[in-house]
Amino acid sequence: MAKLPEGFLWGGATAANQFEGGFAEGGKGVNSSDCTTRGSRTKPRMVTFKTKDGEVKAVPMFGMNVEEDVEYGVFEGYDYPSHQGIDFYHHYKEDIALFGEMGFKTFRLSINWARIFPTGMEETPNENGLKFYDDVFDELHKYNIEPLVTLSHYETPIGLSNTWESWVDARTIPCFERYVRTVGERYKGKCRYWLTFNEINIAAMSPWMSSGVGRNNPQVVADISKHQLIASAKAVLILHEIDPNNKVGNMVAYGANYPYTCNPADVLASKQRMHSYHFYEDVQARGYYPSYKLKEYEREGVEFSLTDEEKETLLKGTVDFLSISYYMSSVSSTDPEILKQVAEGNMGLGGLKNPYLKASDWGWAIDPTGLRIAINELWERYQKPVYIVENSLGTQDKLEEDKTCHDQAHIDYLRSHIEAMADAINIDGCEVMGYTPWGCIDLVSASTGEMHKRYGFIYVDYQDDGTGDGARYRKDSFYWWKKVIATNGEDLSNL
Ligand code: BGP
Repeated sequence: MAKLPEGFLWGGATAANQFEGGFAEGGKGVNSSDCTTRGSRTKPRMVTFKTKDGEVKAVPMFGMNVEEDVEYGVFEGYDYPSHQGIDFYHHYKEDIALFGEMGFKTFRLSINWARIFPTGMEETPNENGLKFYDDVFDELHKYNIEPLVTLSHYETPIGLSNTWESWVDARTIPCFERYVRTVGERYKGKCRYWLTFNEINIAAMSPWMSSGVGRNNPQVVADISKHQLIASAKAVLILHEIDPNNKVGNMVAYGANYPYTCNPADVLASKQRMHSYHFYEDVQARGYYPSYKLKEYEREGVEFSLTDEEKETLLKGTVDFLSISYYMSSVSSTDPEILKQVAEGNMGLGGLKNPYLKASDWGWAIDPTGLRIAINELWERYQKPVYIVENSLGTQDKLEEDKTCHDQAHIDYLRSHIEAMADAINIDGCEVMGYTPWGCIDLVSASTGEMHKRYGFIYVDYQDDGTGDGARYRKDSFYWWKKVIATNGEDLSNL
């Protein structure tokens, strides 16, 4: 196994709404994920709100399209998993010590925007919230762990959703700028690596999850995307102005896509499918809207324009690196018979079932070669460093009587993907900055809201039925990951 570049950023990734807890502590406001219930593989997560007549309702998060004027919020009788997360809020010292023990070089977390600006619209920040992250970042530095901070990871303050439909409205941009300037200045010197919007392309699939917006149609998605792309460019400019050492990246949910056959129509369909990923990267890395997207807006009757000032912002605020989450690949076809075989699961990302690949228990196609293809595509297209900030396998782990956990499936998945990434670096010559497996400590699933789908090197004893004391236990993969980091990826063998 070839060694990876010197200074390679190994670590792990999380998001506030999925692990932080401390829901009503330290003056934090409510965010979009806080209003989303626990689901399972077969039961959808629901979003709760009150209608104008005062009736409390819940609708499935995926596919929601709430046209009426409602007030999103938290109501009695519903189970909201973000409120507890895994209670990192009270366990951060213990958790960071465990990350330190594994030798993490970096740790990805998001700042919970509503902890800093409770409704998103305040003029002055909440000092208690700022202090919490000061303590977290100081603790990380004790172990020489570099924070990698996501500014917006499925955590839109609900005040913005209820006041002007959050990212549908351009007034959210200055609120975001204020937030970015506040945290950029406060954590100057403590945080150097930043990501703007987590999986910015998920807006097309779930405007609620990505942006706290309850409606979904092409115009809504175009408006959200425009405002977030401008806000992302402004964040790059602000963070560079505050500290020229800051490195700011974008983040896209990425996956290789294959034509089902060599029929040129399938090949074209596959290329067109890739536009859903490349659109955001094209704007964030090149600084302007690609022609295929403008033509699509014309065809769909979407109203779209940019002022000269907005164009200049996009052009100047391009990112320093590209980051992706990578879990699976997908398949495209134009054959109506084949199109009936839509793969189960895959969060809508997977499309058709690939007969050459096995899938996870949640139906996500396992494809390490797809990661090598993805890295190559990004490097060839943009010539900017690529950062794999999410990758791993959700599994149903069992804690044994003696408190061990034999999660060989995580080890196998990660090994095969690290080998593919190393080939992209050592054989293909791509530049990759680092690799932070998702959910390095067990946390709440974004798509299903369950604890039961576990990714971690560390088992956390919280269960979906509300039992568990939150105790942390090292899984087999904990010791394996420690060895991988210590050898800079050279030793990927089993323990
Ligand atoms: C990505 C999100 C993460 C994370 C991951 C795994 O889409 O950025 O927040 O949750 O997917 O997905 P899930 O939690 O649904 O298994």
